[in-house]
Amino acid sequence: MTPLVLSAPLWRTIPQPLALQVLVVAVGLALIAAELWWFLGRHGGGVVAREGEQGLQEVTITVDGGYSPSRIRVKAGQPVRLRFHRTDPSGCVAQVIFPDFQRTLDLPLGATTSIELLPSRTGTYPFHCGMNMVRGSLEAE
Ligand SMILES: [Cu+2]
Repeated sequence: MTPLVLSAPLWRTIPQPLALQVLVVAVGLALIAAELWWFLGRHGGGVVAREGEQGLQEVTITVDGGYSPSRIRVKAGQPVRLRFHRTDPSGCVAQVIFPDFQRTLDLPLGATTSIELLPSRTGTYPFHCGMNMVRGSLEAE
């Protein structure tokens, strides 16, 4: 019978140079920052909706991994038509929700689907996918 050797460790710690440890931590922090920027940051200065007949403001948003543009600037008190063109097969973006307007829009793949909203007062009206991962906003000025 082999005696149990308690002094031999099950694993061995391999010391790494300090520079490598610092590099790993720095890369980790950079990835966290990139993730926060991607999900929570503001991208670009926003796109101004085109104003057409009877003051209807219109903008086409491409849905492909995100909303492009994701920030739409409109005039408050005038109707807005958002045209969503979905090219992303992910089920994540199959629905877009406008909490402030209590409206939900289904976006069939490969099609353009419109919704008309009236931002009655100035402010930011966010919209997002069914799981609140992909986000955009309507900024009424
Ligand atoms: Cu989603």
